[in-house]
Amino acid sequence: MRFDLLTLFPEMFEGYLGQSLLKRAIKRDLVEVMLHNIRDWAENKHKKVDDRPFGGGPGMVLKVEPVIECVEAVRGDGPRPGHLVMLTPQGRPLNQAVVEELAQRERILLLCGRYEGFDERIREILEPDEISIGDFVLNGGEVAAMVIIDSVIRLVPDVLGDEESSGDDSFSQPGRLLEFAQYTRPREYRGLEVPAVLLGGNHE
Ligand code: 6GU
Repeated sequence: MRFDLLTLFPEMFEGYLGQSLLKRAIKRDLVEVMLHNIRDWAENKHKKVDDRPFGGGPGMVLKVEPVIECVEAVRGDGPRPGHLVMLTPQGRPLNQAVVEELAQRERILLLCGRYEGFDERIREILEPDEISIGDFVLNGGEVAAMVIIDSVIRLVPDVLGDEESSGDDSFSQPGRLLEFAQYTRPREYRGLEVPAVLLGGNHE
């Protein structure tokens, strides 16, 4: 499975991409993550990617040209154009069903916004799958993109070992909201004991 991250802050992903599970998946060629800096598609000599909104108001708006040209170039790089996800607080809410749907894709482009938003024509031209990770406002889509990668790669075959298997995950079984409480050694800590039923070795 391939992810392409389109962002103004590719450095934000470096620590995350080097983390154990994802790092291992990348090394084993199960997952590929490519970083693209939207600023590289800014034409003007100042590499300007944002501008003041028409009609006034606070903040800056992401310009249409660098975003469209970046998406088109990235789509053209590789055998399939990929599924375009745009991370915005206005998007459809992310949940495990959406994660499962995304995990079926072979290639996903994650377009991360910043500032006050995207020029509306970006939506009109690209018709992206707009996704939000919750009813709150982030400074940009980068952290949301990491949330998507983190949740989707758990469902990519062979990414998890048997030990970590996703079948037991809290939301993957209908009606089962939380994984059962778990304990490891010591049997007693500050007077709190592991329930006796878990100490008998009977898995049922
Ligand atoms: Cl995807 N982006 C931003 N900027 N804020 C958010 C979000 C995304 N999801 C929830 N809040």
